[in-house]
Amino acid sequence: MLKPFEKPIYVTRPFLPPLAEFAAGLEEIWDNAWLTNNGPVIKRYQKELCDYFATENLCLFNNGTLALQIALQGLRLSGEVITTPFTFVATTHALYWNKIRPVFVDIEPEHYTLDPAKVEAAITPWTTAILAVHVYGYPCRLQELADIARRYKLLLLYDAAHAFGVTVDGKSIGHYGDLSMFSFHATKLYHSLEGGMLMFSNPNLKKLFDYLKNFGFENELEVVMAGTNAKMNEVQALMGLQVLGHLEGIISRRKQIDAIYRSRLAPIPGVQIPSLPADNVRYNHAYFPVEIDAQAFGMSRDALQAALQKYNVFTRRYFYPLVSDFACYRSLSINDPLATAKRVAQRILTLPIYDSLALPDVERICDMIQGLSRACGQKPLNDSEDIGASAVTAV
Ligand code: T4K
Repeated sequence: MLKPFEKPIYVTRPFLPPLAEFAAGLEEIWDNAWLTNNGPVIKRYQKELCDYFATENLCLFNNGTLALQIALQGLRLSGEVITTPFTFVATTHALYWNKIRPVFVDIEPEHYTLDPAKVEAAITPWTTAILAVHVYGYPCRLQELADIARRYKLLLLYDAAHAFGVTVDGKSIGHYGDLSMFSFHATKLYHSLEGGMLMFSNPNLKKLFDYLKNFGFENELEVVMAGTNAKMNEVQALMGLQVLGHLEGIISRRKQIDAIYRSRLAPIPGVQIPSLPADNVRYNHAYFPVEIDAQAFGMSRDALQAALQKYNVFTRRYFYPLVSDFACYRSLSINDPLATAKRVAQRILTLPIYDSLALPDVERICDMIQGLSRACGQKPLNDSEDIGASAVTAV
């Protein structure tokens, strides 16, 4: 008989460095009485990230959304940008804030990233760039997208919000494409409370982005462009620095959780798990998405989510609804039927994964899902909403 968890299990929890470690760092900030505007901690942080990513071409921001908005503005993009509807809404908002028309195309079914064939079909004389998302940390079809971008002379931009720590052929994923945006939000496996970063191939962009995030100040007396305020502060930088020191432990812990989910859930009919990326990819286990086939599982994705909630397990439907279905984008005309994205959005459920999630608790979540599947297998599907509720007591 499975009992609900006493405390809620969320889809994620931030890694927190030992409090004493963080307090020691705060003392330094107190002594400096320097809280933002390019203080000593952020300078140290920037340098450590440059070492980590093996590049000088990166720039820090107060969050990922503003980083992306500033990237699009700095690159002076206009017209149409081809992008995915299967993402967090900030990807599209960043285009909208730059008066760029998002052109949604479908995703591929294996790892839910932009489908290169659909990208090529959507190119028009107004297309200026491709904005693809390494969703859940799964690398996009890097080579195919790069070929298309080169042939059509388009910029290739990546929303790498989920992809910190991912490497491809031994290089950080930020080295692919013209520019990548990383989010350091508290819900990410790597975070700086909130924060964001741009990494880019053209070294001249560094100065431009530094202006744009700091009001366009050249010096006290000169403003050279209409920038905004998107600076990261010293406390964010301190958190980012300290979490960086724990990154490998965070990823290996998540890898263990991923392995348990995979081995326990794969045999359950109706639970479809995306494959791990190819061997040349070091994956970061940022999320654990599964697709629920209602017929085979015996219960819809939504009913499973509701049933798990009764066990105090709070999964999320990242990314349902599709961005193209939100009220603010519904009026856009979309040529691509988005068949895969629509199907996946109806079936996707992201399960709890974070470094401090105890392995026996992961087993228990698997027991719950397995039990719910068995409990529902016997009953007709159109009862599924009720089955979800009654199954909790039945297991
Ligand atoms: N592009 C992509 C592809 C993105 O996924 C995101 C952000 C962005 C761009 C934009 O980057 P940022 O501007 O955010 O840097 C969360 C995050 O707020 C958002 O950053 C993230 N994507 C998105 C996927 O997820 P919500 O609305 O799901 O967050 P929330 O507050 O419901 O948190 C989820 C769970 O995390 C909670 O149930 C409990 C746990 N949690 C959350 C917070 C904030 C904690 O345990 N502690 C916390 O401090 O959007």
